[in-house]
Amino acid sequence: MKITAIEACVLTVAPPKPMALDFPHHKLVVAQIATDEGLQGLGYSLVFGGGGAESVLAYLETRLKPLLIGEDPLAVEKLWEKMYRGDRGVRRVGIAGMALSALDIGLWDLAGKAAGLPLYKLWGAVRDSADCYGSGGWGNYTEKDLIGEAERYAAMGCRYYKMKIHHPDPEANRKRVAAVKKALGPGVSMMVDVNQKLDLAGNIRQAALLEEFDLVWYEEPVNSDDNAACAEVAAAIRIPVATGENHYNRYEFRDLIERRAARYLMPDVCRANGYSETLKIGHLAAAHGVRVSPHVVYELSIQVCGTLANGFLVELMDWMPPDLFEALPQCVNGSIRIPDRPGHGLALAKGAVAKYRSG
Ligand code: SMN
Ligand code: MG
Repeated sequence: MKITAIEACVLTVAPPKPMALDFPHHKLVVAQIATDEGLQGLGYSLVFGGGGAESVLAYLETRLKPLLIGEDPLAVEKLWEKMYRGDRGVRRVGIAGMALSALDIGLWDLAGKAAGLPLYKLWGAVRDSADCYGSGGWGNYTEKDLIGEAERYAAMGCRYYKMKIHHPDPEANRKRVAAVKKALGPGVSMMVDVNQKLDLAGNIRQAALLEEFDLVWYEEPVNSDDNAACAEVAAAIRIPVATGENHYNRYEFRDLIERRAARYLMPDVCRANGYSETLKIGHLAAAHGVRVSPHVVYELSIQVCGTLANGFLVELMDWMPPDLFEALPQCVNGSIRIPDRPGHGLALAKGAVAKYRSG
């Protein structure tokens, strides 16, 4: 089999309220890989908030796509190496990591379709469904928005809810968490996300105020470039630290592990160089007794949790319009059944490209 063409574009979608208070739109960089045998692979990178999507598309089109045309798509590892090593002067992080991710996801989709297997079975399944947590709770939400969202997820059976703690006053964050916890009751555990906004002292003060809530994790406490600071926070607070949504490869995750900077790692398959690298990160974490809870894109990440014994929760966040994907996997009783369709099992809905294409 040979790759004959790759059609790539940017889709722009508006999230529902109240998420739109923080993000008026998100973008997806989509790559549809065609072969001489008629099989097609779909890959994409979710660019949450949209920033940089056009650059991701440009890097994919001009630097990565030419490396794949004419190649056998089933040689995924070989093609990953070819893309990863294509430009010696451009590290595969940020924009370039997102571009490579979209293509790697598309190649794996093709590999699954060629084998007639869903990816998690192709990789060796450990479970047929992935537990999920409801996620959102953005900084601009009112307390009413927060509770409304948390209760919506709880009504779907989610036993976990994650919210942001973005207020500059740590006591204000404590009050918001307390209000949600009270509304949800003891059946739902909670996580909080700092999104890199604090320093060591700020995190120590904030985490101490949240100890009473028995949180599952305390996420991305410091600037994500600074693994040493993350490790200092992890050693100093009593809530387990999670991080990794802004880490891009096995080396960056290895450093987090060696520094004991987090108990939960959160690679994002659309950033961390695709499924290929995310699985390596997951296996590396397994060798150190660290759990993996993949960042957003639950519709893709369920395949990862389906194959990693140390896979924990996928992140359910309802950012997509209903007419973007066909047969989007659904949360039932807090868990998402992994589709039995070959590949990752996702297809763009008819008319979605025409409706949402922006570049
Ligand atoms: C988040 C960040 C960027 C995109 C989506 C979600 C957030 C999270 O940090 O972990 O939910
Ligand atoms: Mg986060």
